[in-house]
Amino acid sequence: GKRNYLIGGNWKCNLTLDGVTALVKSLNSAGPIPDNVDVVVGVPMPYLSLVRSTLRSDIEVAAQDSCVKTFGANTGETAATMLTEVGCTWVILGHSERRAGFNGHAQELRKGESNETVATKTKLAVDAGLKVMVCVGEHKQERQDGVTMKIVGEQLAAVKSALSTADWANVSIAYEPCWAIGTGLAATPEMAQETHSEIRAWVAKNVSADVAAKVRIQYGGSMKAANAKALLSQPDIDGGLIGGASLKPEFFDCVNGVP
Ligand code: 3PY
Repeated sequence: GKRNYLIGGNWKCNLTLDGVTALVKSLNSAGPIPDNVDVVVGVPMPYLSLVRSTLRSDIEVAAQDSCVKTFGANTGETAATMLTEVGCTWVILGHSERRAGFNGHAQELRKGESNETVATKTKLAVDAGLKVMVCVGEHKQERQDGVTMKIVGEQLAAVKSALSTADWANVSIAYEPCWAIGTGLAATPEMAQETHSEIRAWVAKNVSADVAAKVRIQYGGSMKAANAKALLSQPDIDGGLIGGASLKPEFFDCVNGVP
């Protein structure tokens, strides 16, 4: 049947405890979620437990990263299994901010997580019982050079190498063009649809036709109430991964923006 929509919020590194409490309260009173939508919020690590215990049960909770290794001497890291222990059912992996890195390097330099790191994390997370929103996307120059699908294909190929075909049942692909992230500059619905359909074709060719028919492909990059409806009405756009707007009541306008 038709794929359920998947609307994810990505709170990123935002909110104090008071802010979290207020946002949970607002989500809890935001009204019913349409039957054809799955909703999940990506929460900073320290708040995961609190959010899971106070948030309405029909919204799932995601972490924004998990470790490339399991338990052990990995100071500062969070093993995927730890996330399941606190009721987290999803993890966002390979966000462009993580691929860029946090060592003061410019985003263009890709000094953070490699395709292989993201792929290994994805496999470990699925094996731990989590569902994964794995982020892919090209930089502005790459789009201008016409190599969007070369870049995205390499990101997906690494994930494919790490996963079994069955593992894909627990994976959603979040297509986030880097030039649209945190810039206010979203891709047009037509532009996003074109890349989403190319991603689905890539999955059909390189994984299987069945996985391609079933896998959700979310659009990320300045999705908000004003553009959600138009994006979500495209045939290959199965949801969103929403940054700034997920911190506001506007998030539910996106949830309610599904066809
Ligand atoms: C954005 O909307 O800018 C995002 O990065 C979502 O992950």
